[in-house]
Amino acid sequence: MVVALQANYLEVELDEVQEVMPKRLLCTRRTRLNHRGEAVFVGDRVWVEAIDVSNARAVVADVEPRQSFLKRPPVANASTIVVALAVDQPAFDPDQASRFLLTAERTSLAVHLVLTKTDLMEPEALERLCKRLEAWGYPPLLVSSISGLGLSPLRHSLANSSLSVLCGPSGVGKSSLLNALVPGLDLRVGVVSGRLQRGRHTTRHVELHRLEGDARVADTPGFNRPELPDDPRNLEILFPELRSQLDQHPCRFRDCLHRDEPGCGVRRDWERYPIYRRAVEELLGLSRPFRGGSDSGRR
Ligand SMILES: Nc1nc2c(ncn2[C@@H]2O[C@H](COP(=O)(O)OP(=O)(O)OP(=O)(O)O)[C@@H](O)[C@H]2O)c(=O)[nH]1
Ligand SMILES: [Mg+2]
Ligand SMILES: [Zn+2]
Repeated sequence: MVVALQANYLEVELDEVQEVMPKRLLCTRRTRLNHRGEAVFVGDRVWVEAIDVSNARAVVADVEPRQSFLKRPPVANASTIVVALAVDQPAFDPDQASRFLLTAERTSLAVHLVLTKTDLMEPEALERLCKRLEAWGYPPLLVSSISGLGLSPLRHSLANSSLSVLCGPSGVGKSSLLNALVPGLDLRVGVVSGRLQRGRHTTRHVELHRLEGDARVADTPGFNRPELPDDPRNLEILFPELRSQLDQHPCRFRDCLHRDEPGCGVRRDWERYPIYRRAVEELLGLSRPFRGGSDSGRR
């Protein structure tokens, strides 16, 4: 399995290791793969050959078909997506949160929401935020790497999935969480700074880490503004609130975008309906991109 990517090298972990064989190999790609235009991502299962045992080097010859693919951050074969959002520093932003959730939903995998830095919010405010997120369809797991809240349930839930991806905006504390969960892991963490309390893009590459047993988790670089899917008709299944409504009472029109179509039976009394609508309009090119942490131009 590819566990990390660096400029021209892939770090590959072997499934079965004989005594003489190193566990991890630094690999290049067969040019044939490049010619076929086949990209290789972290999480991919690959075949290696030309193993140089003494230098722990090899060459990736082929890539197995993927079970799932998360576009950004790019991770192949994930089994669970964990979207991490901070209650503060950086401030909770419903538009940005939704963009991460939409990207995660596009994989059709189970999407979990983790609320980080709960030590920074009063219990009543935290309770209100939880209620909101439950109504979105994402009952959050509350955690704090400082107070230790929620770390055991999180460890338990990650240990039950073969490959979890921890993703979310920069500075929400993804790497800090993994440091708190995995003994001996010493990932670099950054400060949150500036008027907007943004993270500093401390984690630069997707990298897999081992948990108990065979479970792995991917730490990923935070970014600020995931893209929307390209077809507005794909949006309805990416909002759990809308999805469950349509499951019970399908809209009578094919290709309805559930905006102002006369006779469309979709309810509008849910918090994220305006976000849904702005996303549809953005994709139709009718309006400017909706608010939400815009990228600082760094990535
Ligand atoms: N108050 C509080 N601060 C935290 C907590 N977890 C992390 N932090 C702080 O938040 C800052 C950012 O943490 P990181 O772990 O680097 O965040 P990240 O999500 O990995 O950021 P990127 O790698 O840039 O995507 C650091 O200054 C941490 O000390 C927490 O539970 N509570
Ligand atoms: Mg990080
Ligand atoms: Zn409709």
